[in-house]
Amino acid sequence: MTVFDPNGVGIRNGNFLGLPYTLEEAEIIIIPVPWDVTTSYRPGTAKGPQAVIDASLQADLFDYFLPNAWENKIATLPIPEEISRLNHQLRPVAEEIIGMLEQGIPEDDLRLSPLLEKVNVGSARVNSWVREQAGNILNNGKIPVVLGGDHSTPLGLMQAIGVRHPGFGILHIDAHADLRQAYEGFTWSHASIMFNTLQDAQPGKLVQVGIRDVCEAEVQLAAENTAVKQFDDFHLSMRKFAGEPFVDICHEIVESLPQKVYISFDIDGLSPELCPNTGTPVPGGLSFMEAIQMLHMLVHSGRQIVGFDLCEVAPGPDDEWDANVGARILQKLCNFTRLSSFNQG
Ligand SMILES: [Mn+2]
Repeated sequence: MTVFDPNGVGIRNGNFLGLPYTLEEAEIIIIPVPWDVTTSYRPGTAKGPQAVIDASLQADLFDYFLPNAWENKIATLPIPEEISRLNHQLRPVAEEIIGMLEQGIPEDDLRLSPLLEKVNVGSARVNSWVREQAGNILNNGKIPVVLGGDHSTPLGLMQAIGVRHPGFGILHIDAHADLRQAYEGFTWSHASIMFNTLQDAQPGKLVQVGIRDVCEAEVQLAAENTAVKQFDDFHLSMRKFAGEPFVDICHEIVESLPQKVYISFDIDGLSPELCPNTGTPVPGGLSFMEAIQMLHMLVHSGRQIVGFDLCEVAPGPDDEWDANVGARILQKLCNFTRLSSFNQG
């Protein structure tokens, strides 16, 4: 690093926030995953990583909670060409499958199986690539972060965290529970990420916040599995409307998590005004500041953030608002992670 001016213009160097840190010196490493093959409603989140990195250059670095926030050593891996290519190859295959399903062709129809096989093999490849990157980062004593991409992308990261930090908890902010056992025939669907994570990463606890668009089977799974705790958006809102302080609600959410916490942040957990172009927007949701409050209380409870992801950010056709919000969530997640590293005993 030569001279870095934290008050200056963001430098377009491929790094999130234009920070000057190399992968070697960084303490937090962002793994961009340009992948949206299993998106069911509308694609676009594969463009999320580049859009968020671009939008991050206009964010100021000062943080009210973290002194000298610009010294938070964050570096970004290059956007992987191989995954980008695979995404372009397989998205049309997935669209063909979804089109057939929408015509009423059942998932087990023989015409679908070779197509599904292609998508499932591609998704497995993404999972193992992410798992390998995350494993290397953890082995170097650094914090891995996945920047999606659709919400299928962080599975390998959570598996690596499960190996490194057994019994870790997941704080999952999302409009959706993502507890479906495969969706549309896709084993590694964005809508199945937490089902797959419960099986493959074995978290001690999964705490879901902001959930408001779920199927019957997901609610049943959440009720039956003692590791899962849901704070659905309807009941959260009722409590707020009845005058319960939001800080009390946050306290209850935070206290339901173990010491080591992974955060899986689907941008659609926020109000859709903050993510109008995301894959599956849903009315309701957390405000930006409510999310920040929750993260702030998580860190101040003494818990340690061991990794996180931000998924489902999609830039609009002619505006970067979604990416702008996404960049600020990612920035706060990075800074809260650094703050929480001071909690380590
Ligand atoms: Mn979602």
